[in-house]
Amino acid sequence: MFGKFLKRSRDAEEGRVPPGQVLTEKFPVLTYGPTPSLKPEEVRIFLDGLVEQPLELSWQDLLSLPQSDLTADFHCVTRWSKLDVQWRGVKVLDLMEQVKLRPQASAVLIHCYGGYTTNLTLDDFLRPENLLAHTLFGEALPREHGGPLRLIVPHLYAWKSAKWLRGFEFTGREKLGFWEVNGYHRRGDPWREERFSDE
Ligand SMILES: Nc1nc2c(c(=O)[nH]1)N[C@H]1C(S)=C(S)[C@@H](COP(=O)(O)O)O[C@H]1N2
Ligand SMILES: [Mo]
Repeated sequence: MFGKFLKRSRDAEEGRVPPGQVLTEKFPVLTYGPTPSLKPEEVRIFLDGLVEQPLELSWQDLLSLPQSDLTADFHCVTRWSKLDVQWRGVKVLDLMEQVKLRPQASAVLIHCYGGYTTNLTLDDFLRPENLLAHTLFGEALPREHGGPLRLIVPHLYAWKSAKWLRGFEFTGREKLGFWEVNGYHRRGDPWREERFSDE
């Protein structure tokens, strides 16, 4: 009976663990540097750079946008993956209804409280599943996991899922973020094992 259960859970996992990754039930915390301490009402999210009209949103502004749920797998480049993580928050696509990008915009540099940054092309940023998450498994997002607000980009390695989100700087040429400057791949697709840059 136990064997049957194991088999069934293995079937559910099949095809979901990228090469070189190992599943974990726990949710490890991976942070470079100090953990910022912010109250939700202190959080401001900016959108600037190549937008027609720069914008800064308050917590209230964010909560007045549509709220969405996302269940997604989470893959850290240090080789752990966690399946079916449940988030709630604002979809990137709903946030982006608030601004008009200039035609030259092709990438975004994501900024965090504490100074961490990471980069995405607009193709990777403007995806329907990407979320600004304030809730994890039904509870307020814990501080160590990026609360009050973090980005979730489930199709790329988790270093792209910026914790303690501060804002979005839209750029023409892709500006590299913290780990990308320090040798990580500029894109980070776990299915292609885009862990490190070849340059
Ligand atoms: N601001 C910030 N965001 C960050 C990081 C960080 O150090 N600072 N670490 C990244 C890395 S490498 C990973 S694997 C995930 C880890 O998220 P977790 O701590 O919630 O597991 O957050 C990413 N987002
Ligand atoms: Mo990571």
